[in-house]
Amino acid sequence: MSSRISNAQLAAKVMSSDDAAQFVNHGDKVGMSGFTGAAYPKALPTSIANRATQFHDRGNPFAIDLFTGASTAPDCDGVLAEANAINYRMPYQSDPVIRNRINAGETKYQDIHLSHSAMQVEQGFFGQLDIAIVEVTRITEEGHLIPSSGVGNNLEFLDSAKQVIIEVNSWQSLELEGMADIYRVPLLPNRTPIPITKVGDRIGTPYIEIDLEKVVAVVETDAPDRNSPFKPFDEVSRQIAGNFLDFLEGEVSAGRLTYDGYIMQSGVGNVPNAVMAGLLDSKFENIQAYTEVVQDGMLDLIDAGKMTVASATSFALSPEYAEKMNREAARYRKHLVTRPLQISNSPEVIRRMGLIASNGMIEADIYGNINSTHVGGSRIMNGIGGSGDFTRNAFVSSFISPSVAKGDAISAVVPFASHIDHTEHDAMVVITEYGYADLRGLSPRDRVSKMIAVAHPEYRPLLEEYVERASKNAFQHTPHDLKTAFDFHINLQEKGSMKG
Ligand code: 0RQ
Repeated sequence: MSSRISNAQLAAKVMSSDDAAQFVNHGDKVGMSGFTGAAYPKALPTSIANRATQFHDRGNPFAIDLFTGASTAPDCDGVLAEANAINYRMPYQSDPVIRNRINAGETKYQDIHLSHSAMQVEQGFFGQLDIAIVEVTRITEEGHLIPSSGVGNNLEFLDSAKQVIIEVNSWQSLELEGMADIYRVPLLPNRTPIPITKVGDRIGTPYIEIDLEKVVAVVETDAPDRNSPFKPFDEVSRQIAGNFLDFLEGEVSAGRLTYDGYIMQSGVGNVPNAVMAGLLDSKFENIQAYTEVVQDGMLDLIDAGKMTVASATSFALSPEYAEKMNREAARYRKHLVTRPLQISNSPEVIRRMGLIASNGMIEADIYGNINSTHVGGSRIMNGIGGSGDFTRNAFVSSFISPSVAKGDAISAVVPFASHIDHTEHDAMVVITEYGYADLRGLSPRDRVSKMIAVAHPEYRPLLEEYVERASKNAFQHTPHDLKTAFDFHINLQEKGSMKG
């Protein structure tokens, strides 16, 4: 018996990945572990993709509905999308192959708030899941599962599925045991308050208890998580980080924040990672994170003695930092708690924490509506992820982005956002390399000059011209000139630049 599978009943179910894939059939609803390139099953996706290809070669259909915690990796979403084996996907993706399938109309994608995803599964919005495929670090003698580098929606998928396949990954450190805090949110109508009042509170067990009778296969793997490395910090991201710190300093001056009272949520991406690096040299101490993913910057803050504790649902570490975590999990475990996604992203707990949220964006409009997900209104990038869960419930919610993309062909500040994920009612501060626009306490028209001040200088005259046209509208609460409101986007589509 493998030393990582201590339960005799489950050890008897060990088989090859290809054999286990025979339990997955065309039309199945499959719940997989996996969250931002961590903790996803490493073997089954390829075996399912190969099975799909065999079906397709014989002229038979084969596609599954795939549910995860969030994005996965090329050896999960990527291989399945390559084989055209995904009919429906929720709740988040960021893999280029599946993104192309979705934008081509070949795969259906439902981009929902991550805090809703497990709840919708367990309350039966999709009917019963056929199978849950979940990666773990080890299986205890009792048959309890020790989560690997993330928890995501595993608990609810394991509870809700008719059958279960477990992947035991020996690449994952055994020292991860003790990091997870597994707590079941009671089903409606029997909800009770989630008893977390401090970031590091532990309220559950370090393992997931499952119905052993549902397990049809156990597969052994030894493959690394595959997160993308971050881009090196450039001058623009350094300036954005500096402006974010100025905004935090402003909060301290206003008496709304103390140097040892900062609880952060940090979105995924290159820019949020640069912001965390900026905190290393700041006056802030005893920083805490109540967030969705543990990022490289947080490990640096822990190492520097600047961060005391981070609560998340998964890791989103670059390959180098994932290796570091594997070597030093026993040390990091003292500072980290991984929770089910329903709890890491719980609106109830987020509001209680009084945290400051910062997430990336595609574009913001002059009134402070934020587009996090779509290019030109139609093309999905990744998804809303947890940004809505945090933005809506944070004490202060901010969005950070370079002022331009693709050279300077695209402005991050536009007259009217081509898709709106976070409304003007939720977004409070917008930060670019040109400063921060603090929109709190301002009526829509008073926000305009603040937003234009953080736009790229080349786009400011074009935005001013739009405001001039909009000022002729008979209605002046949120004035628009609908005939030209999307000129920036139409220019981009037709002429390759928003400048036209
Ligand atoms: O594309 O890589 O091809 O050059 O978008 O942009 O500037 O590197 O920024 O990595 O922070 O990502 C909104 C996508 C920003 C991300 C988004 C192009 C740009 C580049 C990446 P290239 P950057 P980031 C959950 C947090 C939603 C989910 C979320 C995101 C690529 O932050 O997915 O918030 N957010 N989750 O060129 C066309 C524009 C563009 C554009 C940027 N206006 N039009 N392309 N790009 N702006 C909560 C947690 O706690 C984790």
